[in-house]
This record gives sequence, structure tokens and C-alpha cells, in this order.
Amino acid sequence: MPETATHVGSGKVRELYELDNDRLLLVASDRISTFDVVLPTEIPDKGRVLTGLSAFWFARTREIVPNHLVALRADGRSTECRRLEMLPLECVVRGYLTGSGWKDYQATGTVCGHRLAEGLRDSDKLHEPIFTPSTKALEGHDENIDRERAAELVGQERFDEVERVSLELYGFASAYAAERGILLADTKFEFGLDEAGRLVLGDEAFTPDSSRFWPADEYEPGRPQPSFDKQFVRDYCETLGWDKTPPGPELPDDVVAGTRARYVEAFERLTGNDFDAYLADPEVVLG
Ligand code: Q0N
Repeated sequence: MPETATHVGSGKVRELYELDNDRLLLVASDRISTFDVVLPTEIPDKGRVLTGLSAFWFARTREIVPNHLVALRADGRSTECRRLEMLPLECVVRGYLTGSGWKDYQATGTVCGHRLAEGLRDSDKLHEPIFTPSTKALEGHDENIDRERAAELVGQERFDEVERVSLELYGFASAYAAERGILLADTKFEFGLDEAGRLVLGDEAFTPDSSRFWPADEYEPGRPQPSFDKQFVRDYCETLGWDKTPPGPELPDDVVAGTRARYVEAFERLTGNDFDAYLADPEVVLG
């Protein structure tokens, strides 16, 4: 009998289906968002790059924490996952001060209750990576919260565990990526619990959609950094005078091709695999 899959959820660029009681299918599309708006033009193979990268990291971090990956499908964009009870927390780690962390620091000198040194600039490297959890606010935007609020949401012991594991994951992947010329400025994890109440890493991990990837050779604190993957798209959008509200603009072919090449470059640098080898057999990234 053919497998049936019920649609159970969607993100901006991914879809989630139920396979059976224990398993979900996470499918990454080629859609791209910029300035929080999904564009009408797709980047060919973007979903495969992100699926392959995430699987690569899941395979290499399973001694730090178990994860929901069950199998990669031959299409390269679909991941069979264990079904978890998700924690109501976005687990963010920041190694550099940017985005909402930079905004909060400028307003209060703190980020999620961490008081930082004075005089830091946009994109400065932090002395130590910090755990800066957030919650999905009602409009779908993330709201930074302090550790007390986060501990109320999941319990103090679970909070301590996700903080420790998140910092360990970030430390491992950021060191690995930096050796390959990519700075992981920050990253977001989503964890869940398995049937025995064990902590399991879900969602995607260390992809350019869940992290900020910066080219290390262009790093220059004191200004916003170019995005490793999306900078062509942002630069093109800035030439249009678009007001950054939906609908977003169509992308010209050269911007699509340049952006696809950047995603593939990130994949190849980080995994050490040719992207064509991944397309032929996605399991190459599992090592
Ligand atoms: C789940 N989300 C939030 C994908 C990501 N393994 C799991 N078990 C149960 N539920 C979830 C997962 C996972 N991953 C995670 N929603 C359900 C983010 N989604 C949005 C849609 O795309």
C-alpha cells in the first residue's frame, strides 16, 4: 500500500507531514525569504542544501545530544524524523552581537538577562557565547526572554540542560565552521522530548536559515556583516526601493544563479562533499 502523509504544519519555507504515530516527514522547499518576506522566485536546490547540511550536523553531534533524524529520503530534501513533544522555547546561542541581540544591547546593555561589556559594536565577537532563548510571540515573531522566564516555561532542570547542550553544540559547530572560512554568528535550535522524556534535538541544525553564516574573510566588526548565502538577494532588493512588505519582488536569473552558488559553496566547504555526490546519494553526508 502506498504511504500516506497528512500535512500537519508549515513554516515559511518547510512543510511537515505525519507518516505514522512515531514519525514525521520534514520537507525543505526551494523558497527563500529576505527581510522576513518569502519571495516569489525559488533558488534551485536550496532545500536540498539545507537538508544535507542539517543531516551532516545531526550525524556529527549525536554524541552531544540525540536528534530526531531517522532517515534521509533519496530526493535529498525530505527528512524522516522521530515525533517529539516539542519544548515551547527557541534555543538561541550567540557568539557575535547582531540582529535582535545588538538591538537589545543598544537599548539596555543586556541580552536576555546577560549584562555585556560596555562599548561593544555591531557584529563584535562576544567573550563567551551566550544562551539567549526566545518564544514564538502570537504574531509569529520571536520574543527574547530572560533565563527566569525560560525556566518557568520548561522547568529549571530542563532549562539548565538545554542551555548546557545548546552551548556545547554551538561550540562544536562554530569551531568546525570557522576552520572552513564560515563564521556561525548565532544559531537557533528546537528541542523536544522523546517518549522516555529524554531531550532530543529536532527541527534543522546549523543551516543558513537557522543560523547567520558570515564569510570569515570579510569579517569587520562595527558594521552589519554580509550574509554568506543571502547577500546577493538583499543587495538586489535594496536597488529596487522595495518597502519590504509582501509581496516580495521576483529575482533576476543572475541573482538566482549567484545565490544558488553560495548555498552550494557553503555545503561543500562545511561537509567536504561535492554537492553532485549528495544529489546522487544524500547519505554521503551521514559519514
Ligand atoms: C515540530 N515544529 C516547529 C518544520 C519546523 N520532530 C518533531 N516532532 C514533533 N513536532 C515537531 C518536530 C520537528 N521538527 C516542530 N512543529 C512541529 C517548526 N516547524 C515548522 C514547519 O516546518
